Amino acid sequence: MKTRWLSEMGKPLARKIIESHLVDGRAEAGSEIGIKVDRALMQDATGTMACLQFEALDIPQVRNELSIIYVDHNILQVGYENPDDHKFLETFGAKHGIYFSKPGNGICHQVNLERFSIPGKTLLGSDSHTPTSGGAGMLAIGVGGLDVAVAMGGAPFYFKMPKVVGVKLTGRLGPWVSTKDIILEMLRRLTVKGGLGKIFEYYGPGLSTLPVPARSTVTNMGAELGATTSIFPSDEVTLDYFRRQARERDWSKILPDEDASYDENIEIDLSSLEPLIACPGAPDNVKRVSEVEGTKAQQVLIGSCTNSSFQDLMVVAAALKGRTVDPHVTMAVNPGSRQVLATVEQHGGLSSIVLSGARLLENACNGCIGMGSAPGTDWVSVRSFNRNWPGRSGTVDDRVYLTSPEVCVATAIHGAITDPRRLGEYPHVEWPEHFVVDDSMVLPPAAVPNAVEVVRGPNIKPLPRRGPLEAALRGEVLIKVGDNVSTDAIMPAGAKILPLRSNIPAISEFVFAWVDPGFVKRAKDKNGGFIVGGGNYGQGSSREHAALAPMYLGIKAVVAKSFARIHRANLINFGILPLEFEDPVDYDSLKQGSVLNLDGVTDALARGDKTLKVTCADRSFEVKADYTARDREILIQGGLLNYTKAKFAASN
Ligand code: MIC
Ligand code: SF4
Repeated sequence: MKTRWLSEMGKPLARKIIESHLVDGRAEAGSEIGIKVDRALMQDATGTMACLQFEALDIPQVRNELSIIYVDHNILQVGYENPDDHKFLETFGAKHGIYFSKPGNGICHQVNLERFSIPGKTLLGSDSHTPTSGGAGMLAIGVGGLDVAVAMGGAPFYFKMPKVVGVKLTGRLGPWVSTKDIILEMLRRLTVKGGLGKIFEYYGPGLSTLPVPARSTVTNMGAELGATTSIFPSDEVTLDYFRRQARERDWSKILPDEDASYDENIEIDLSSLEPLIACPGAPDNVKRVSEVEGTKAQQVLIGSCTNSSFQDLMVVAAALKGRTVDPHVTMAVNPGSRQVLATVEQHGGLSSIVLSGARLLENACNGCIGMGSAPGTDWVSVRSFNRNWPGRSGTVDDRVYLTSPEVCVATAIHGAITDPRRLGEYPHVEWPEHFVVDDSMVLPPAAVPNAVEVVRGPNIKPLPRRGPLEAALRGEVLIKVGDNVSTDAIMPAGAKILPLRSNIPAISEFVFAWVDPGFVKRAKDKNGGFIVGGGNYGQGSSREHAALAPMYLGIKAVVAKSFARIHRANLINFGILPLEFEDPVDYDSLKQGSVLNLDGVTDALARGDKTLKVTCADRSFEVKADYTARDREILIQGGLLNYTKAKFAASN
């Protein structure tokens, strides 16, 4: 195996990968750069739009090394919508050179890690937890579907070069303490805004004890810090994982330089960690398990793309062996992939899980996105998942705790939140020589693309398009919200709404549905207008529907204290101006119904003005319009699709 980039000294791993993929700009923190995208990932809930957008680019075949669509979110089939969308994705993929992972094969991030991650390569995915593959040394970034569509067309991915933060891990995790506790500790220290504009790179002596799926729990939930991505080196531990996947040939050693210098530094002594838990409301509402121990629980869910690996499930199975789930608790387990399920079954784990009284769910997202498993009224739900924004579970007043599989299983057994160290000796999980490898549920693209007919059910509506930006923007503030509003609040998901992802007119009816049921009617009556937000507006998912549906309702701009990375990019991609208050005090002066006027917007953008003037009644204030030249051009043209089509047309 060859060691790459030995001649370079002093560089973090993330910087090395970025520099080796750089096609535009200089890799200086804060500058805009364009990188080559080796691989692309979509899932079904964001994939239908991404495919329609790719189609609108008029490019017959994807141009990057490998693109793949996973069906894992819209898994319940209570009507024709989801199966129709899946058939569309399958046939679209076959025709345009995209692999298709069938429903039942597993959650996109888990399967991608197992079968398609490659150290040192770049991956762009239309799901915010795409950084999961960073556990295997990939530079994996979550973005909106349109960014993936454009990358599949062969264009570079543009973003601001993040700061690279070195997270040095020392010591060793104690029994019943898991890698989930590392990322919960990061969230406790840094909060959900702490990763904005940053890549977290983990290194140090503590790494040797952390297998790849455990590393991926950390990189997965780096999304909750708001980070651009998170990454671990590809070392001997990574090689061990690739061997067991029978993919040794895809492995190469890629390490940071020994004297790598980071923009910022953090240190975590693994030996000092204890079981942690994020309490209801937000993933950074972190406490020690001992602080909430004894809280009665009615539901325990184990799985999601954060904690559904062989190791996770075998620890759970071992803890359940000879024990039963508390009679007043509903416990469910969803393996991350078919590989995990089959391997756990081969190693005798399944019977302990099933005999304990736990429900076994499909290898898919399930309750994590409210696709089933909604908790009952006033239930406490303890989950090994990554998000607990209010209402995400499908129950409006939910009380969702996020923690490790270890804490989950102890809670299920005792019927109340329990420190797992009370369960006795920590089980040793023997890894198989080889995980069960069977890629037959991944369908390759068609050998003769022209022979494939793309099947479009009635749920697939045409892509909404818009023209160039208007010179003057006028309208009312249609809603004013506070800090840390997530995309789950802007464009809710769940079993009832997710099936409408390929039907923008229908899904638009649910914008802000749980926050303000009158929003959509107001937006329609007023012919669009403005949204006013607090700090970190749009945190969480990559769903571009949180921008696309507001665009469809005529939203012209969002004025906020600050924005989350992916949502800000999605707003620009759909021609909505993300504007930041120059002075946050102006946030207080606005209310729902305030009338805003912005004149000469296109001229100001064309000139490259860094601020715009907003007039409201008899006063005015400044907002930051701190866009790159490319962003300004995209906004003027009415979004990334118009911009890219014009570019491609000019270059052909
Ligand atoms: C999520 O966990 O919120 C999702 C559902 O996976 C989203 C994508 C989507 O909304 O389709 C994400 O994380 O980007
Ligand atoms: Fe699926 Fe949940 Fe992971 Fe999103 S966070 S990809 S819904 S398992």
